[in-house]
Amino acid sequence: MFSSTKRLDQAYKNAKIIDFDDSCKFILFSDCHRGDNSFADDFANNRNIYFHALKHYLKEGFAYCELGDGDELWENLSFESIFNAHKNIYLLLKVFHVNNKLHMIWGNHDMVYRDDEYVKKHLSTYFDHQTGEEVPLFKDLKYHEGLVLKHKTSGQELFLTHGHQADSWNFLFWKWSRFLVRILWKPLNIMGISDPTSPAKNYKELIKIERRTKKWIINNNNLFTIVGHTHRPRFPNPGEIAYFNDGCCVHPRSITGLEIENGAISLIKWLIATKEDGTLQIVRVLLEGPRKLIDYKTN
Ligand SMILES: [Mn+2]
Repeated sequence: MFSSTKRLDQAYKNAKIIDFDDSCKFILFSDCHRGDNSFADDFANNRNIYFHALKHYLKEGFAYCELGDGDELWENLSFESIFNAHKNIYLLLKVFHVNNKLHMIWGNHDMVYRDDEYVKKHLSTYFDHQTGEEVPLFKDLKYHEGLVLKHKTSGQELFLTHGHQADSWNFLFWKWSRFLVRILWKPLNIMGISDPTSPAKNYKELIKIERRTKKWIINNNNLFTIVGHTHRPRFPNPGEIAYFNDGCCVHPRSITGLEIENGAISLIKWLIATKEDGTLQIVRVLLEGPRKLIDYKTN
């Protein structure tokens, strides 16, 4: 219990601060688990939905914040295979980055990004097979354990992190988990048997992680906190414990995220819907909000 408190303290203390005001827009996604497009790639089912949503947010002037587990680096050994499977998506994320609107947080499945040298080595360029040259990708990108969005006038802080700090097994023994996923759960996953150490698939564990995180939030004066990791979207009302969760991008047929716009927050979902004439279209559905951020402010 004490250690998850310490780890959350640490993530908050080391968070990168981003100043914002009511004219700023942010889209928060996490737990994309982008893979290699094989049968074990849970993201592959939603890639078109996610790509369309990103294009929408880019056009509308949003900044992109990813709250961990963006790349599935347990099942996959290298970023290169993931990049080649979802190149259109990375080239779109590159546009956010070039516009200074890409803010990345590492989770347990991409904890290797804690190491700046690793990020530099694998993410700063990619190999273009047509020209035979290295092309810039995420030049000078830095991954963080946490971000704090700090409102310029109200001083209100929104703390963003992956949330596995409250999950000791996945924080401390991630290398073990990664090993088990690679040799055991990836092949079993294809046959429909899931990894029991994943909080997304273990309800009792999920509840414990939420409880520890909420306790930390209460001890920190109900700090506005947004996490992912458990894959379960959460959207409290003002006056309740300020525990937000953006869900994930590997729901069976949809992705969920949190939008911050006009000083308010909303929980949204993108999915494929069938039109009257039988054609399919990707639509955005508002699930919760918009709720004014200021209504959650504590002193
Ligand atoms: Mn996670």
